[in-house]
Amino acid sequence: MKNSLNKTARWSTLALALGIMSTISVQGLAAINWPGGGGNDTTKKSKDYKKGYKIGQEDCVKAPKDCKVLLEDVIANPGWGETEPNDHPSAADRIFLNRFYKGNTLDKFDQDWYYLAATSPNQNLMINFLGDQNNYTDTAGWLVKVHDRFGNVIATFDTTTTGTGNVYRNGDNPEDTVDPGEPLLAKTPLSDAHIMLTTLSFPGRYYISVESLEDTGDGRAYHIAAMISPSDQMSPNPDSNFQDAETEPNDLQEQADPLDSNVHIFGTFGRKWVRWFVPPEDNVDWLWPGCDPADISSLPLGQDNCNCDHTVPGNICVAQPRNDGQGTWEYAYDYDNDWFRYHSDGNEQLHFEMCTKGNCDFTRVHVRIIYVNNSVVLLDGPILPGVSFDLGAASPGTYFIELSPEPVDGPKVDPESGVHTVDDLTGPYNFMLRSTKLPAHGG
Ligand SMILES: [Ca+2]
Ligand SMILES: [Ca+2]
Ligand SMILES: [Ca+2]
Ligand SMILES: [Ca+2]
Repeated sequence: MKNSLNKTARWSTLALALGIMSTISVQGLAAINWPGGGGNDTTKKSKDYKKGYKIGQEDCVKAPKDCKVLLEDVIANPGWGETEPNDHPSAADRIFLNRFYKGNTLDKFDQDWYYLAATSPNQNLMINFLGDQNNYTDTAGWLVKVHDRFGNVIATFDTTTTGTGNVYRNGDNPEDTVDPGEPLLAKTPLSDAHIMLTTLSFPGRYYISVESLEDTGDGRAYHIAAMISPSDQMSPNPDSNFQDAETEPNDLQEQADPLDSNVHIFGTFGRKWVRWFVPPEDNVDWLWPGCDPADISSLPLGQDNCNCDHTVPGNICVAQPRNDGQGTWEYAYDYDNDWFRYHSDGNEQLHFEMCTKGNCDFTRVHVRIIYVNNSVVLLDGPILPGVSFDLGAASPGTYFIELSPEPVDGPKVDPESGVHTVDDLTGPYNFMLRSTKLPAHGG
């Protein structure tokens, strides 16, 4: 790291938050303005930011984990609010980039539409979402949709308070340099903003709409901010004239998005920067399972303490890291996977097409199709974009499809440096499932 933290630091959360980009690059992005946030000496911050970001950008590309600081270090100025009525694209509120807007969801019929403009092809849109002022981190209760200029939905997000893949929180990525090993406390609620990412294919107008999710957002306020940055994606995102998009989070089978026959689905493989604490090997206590040294009633029969000799064959011991702050943090990208489900009445032929509506930047996509909760795996392997195949759905029931980007060669993360080494595992994709309505087995 040849640059001071001061110069490069403010880049960090941007770099992390914009993790969907394969090479990190950002044009003159300001920080997000926190509503009511005053900040001090904002002109200097802005100047520092511009000066440092070019060099910081290069450093962050080389060693992203060295970029440390939270977004609020560059926060200033108050935000704005929605203006009702705004329930339709024709009455949408303009949302200026990089600042929070406050909205109110009056009831289940209230939709709040905002619009913004992409200035070049394939820009990344990052939406930051917070709850009301009583509890900013209580973000669950809304559906946020991104629409193209025709109103087609190109991405849908559940604002749930947890998530993975291309939905995550700033607070998931902190690194505390003052007290290593301790979670970094958020300086403002912005650290816990719920992040939603998607790619905008074309220059021009896009819409964001916010609505209550099954009445759970009724009568509540929220805060929303949008940021735009370039992506390195070459092929266009074919986001017009299609019918549906994935809803994140969908990383678990029980979160699978429903599929209809003959509808092109658009999704994005995102990624998340994660860390975990690794204590030194000799810094571990071996305990009997379930034994708590502070609770005498948890001692196993015949034992007078919790210590378990793991070198004795047959002993099942549990490693308990000693919490004395020794150890190191490990870092890596956690890649997105997306679950979908299709209900079949049985006795039909299904045609699956991957990336036929438009090009995908991936070399391979891993497809897993299972019937009835893991009991029958019908397909489990990589396919090439542009490929289609047929599948007989003989039995009635739910067919689950899991998609994930598949590395072609080499490790995803350099074990020495912890730096991400495979660049082609994020970005948009499309697929379609079509029922031929023909019997799968000729009768
Ligand atoms: Ca409203
Ligand atoms: Ca409204
Ligand atoms: Ca996804
Ligand atoms: Ca996902």
